[in-house]
Amino acid sequence: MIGQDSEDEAEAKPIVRRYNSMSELMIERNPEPYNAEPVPGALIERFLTPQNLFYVRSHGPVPDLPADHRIEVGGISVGECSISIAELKARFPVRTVTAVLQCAGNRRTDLQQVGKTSGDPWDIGAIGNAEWTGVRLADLLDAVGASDASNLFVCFTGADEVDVEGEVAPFGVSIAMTKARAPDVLLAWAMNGEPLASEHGAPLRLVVPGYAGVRSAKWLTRIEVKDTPSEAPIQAHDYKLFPADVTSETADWTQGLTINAMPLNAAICSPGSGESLPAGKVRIEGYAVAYERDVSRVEVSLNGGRDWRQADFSDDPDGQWSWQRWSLDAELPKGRQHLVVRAFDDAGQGQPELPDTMWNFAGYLCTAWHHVHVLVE
Ligand SMILES: Nc1nc2c(c(=O)[nH]1)N[C@H]1C(S)=C(S)[C@@H](COP(=O)(O)O)O[C@H]1N2
Ligand SMILES: [Mo]
Repeated sequence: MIGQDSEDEAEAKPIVRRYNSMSELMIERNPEPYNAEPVPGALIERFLTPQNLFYVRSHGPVPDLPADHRIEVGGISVGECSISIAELKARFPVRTVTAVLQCAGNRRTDLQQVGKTSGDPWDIGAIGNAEWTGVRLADLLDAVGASDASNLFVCFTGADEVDVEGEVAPFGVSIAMTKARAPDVLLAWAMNGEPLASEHGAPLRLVVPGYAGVRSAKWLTRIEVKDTPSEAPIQAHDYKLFPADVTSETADWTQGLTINAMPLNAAICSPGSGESLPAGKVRIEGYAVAYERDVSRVEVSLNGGRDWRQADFSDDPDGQWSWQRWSLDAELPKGRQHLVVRAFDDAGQGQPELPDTMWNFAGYLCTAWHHVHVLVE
C-alpha cells in the first residue's frame, strides 16, 4: 500500500447489500400469473444471472410437464413426428450459448412517466444474461427435412393458455426461417448448467439470442413450419411497435412492427434510484446491450447529463449476445445527485436522450438515457 494512500487512488468498493429472503430480491409485478424482476443491485452482481434472480414473464399459469414430454414437429414439407428431450440430446450435438434475454417491456416505467401505457410496470430488471444449453433448432429442422426457403416461418406453441385482450389461446409465436436457422438459436433444457426451472420453461424452451424475450417460447409443445407467421394472439395482437399517435383503440395490428431484434440499451443498476449513500467514492455499476453490434463505449454523467465520463467494462464475454457490465468509480458530493448513463455501439450510434421521443401505447423498447437520483449524506 506504500504510496497509495492518496484519496484519489483509493479504489471505490461496490456497494454491498444484504438480503434476508427471496422476497427482498424479487419485485413482484403481477401475482397471478407470477411476473417479477430482481432488484437492480442484485441483478448486476454477477455476469451470469442465477435462475432464481432471473426475471419471470409469463402470460398464463405455469404448466406442469413431465420430463419425458414429447414435442410435436410438423408443417410444410415436414412429416408429422414428435421428439423427446432425451432424443434431442442423443441425436444432435449439444451446444452452449451465453445470451441475454430481455422483455420488450423492460424499462417501461420510463415511458409511463411520459404517458399512460398498457402492460406491467417493469423497471430495468426485465433482463438477464444466462448460459443456455440445448441443441440447435437448425439441426432439428434439417433432420426433419424442413426447407430453408426464406419466405417460411417456424411457429412455436407453448403448453400455457394465455389471455390477450379477452382472446384465450395457447401461447404461440414465430420467427422467420432465416433466423430459425441461425447457429445460436437453441432448443434449451438448461440454464447456467442447471436444469431449467419450471417458471423459465421446463422441460424445453426456445432461446432466440438478440430477439425480444417473447420469441423465446417456454414449455414447448409444437414446432411447425408455415408460410405465414403464427396466427396465435401473442404473435398477431401483441408485442408490436406503433407510432405515438396510435392508441390501443385505433391500433391496426396488421400494421404494427413485429418486435424482433432488440435495440442498443444501457441502465444504471447500482446505486438504485432513491438510494441514500455515504459521501465519498462510490462504484456506479450497470449493464449495456448491443447484440448484432458491440457496445463500443458507455458514458456516465454525475450531473444530470452535462458532462460525461467513460465507464470501464467489467467482463470480456465471448460471442455477441451477452450483456456488458460496466463500472465507474466516482466521488459524489453531499446532496441530491443525478446520475445518467448512455451507451454507443460500434457504428458510433447512441441512445436517444428522452423517452418522450419513443413513447408508444404498449410501452415497448424504451432505450432513452437512464437516470438515477440518489441522496449523498
Ligand atoms: N410459453 C410461453 N413462453 C413465453 C412466455 C409465456 O408467457 N409463455 N413469455 C415470453 C416473454 S414475453 C418473455 S419476456 C420471456 C420471459 O422468459 P423468462 O420468464 O424465462 O424470463 O418468455 C417468453 N416466452
Ligand atoms: Mo416479454
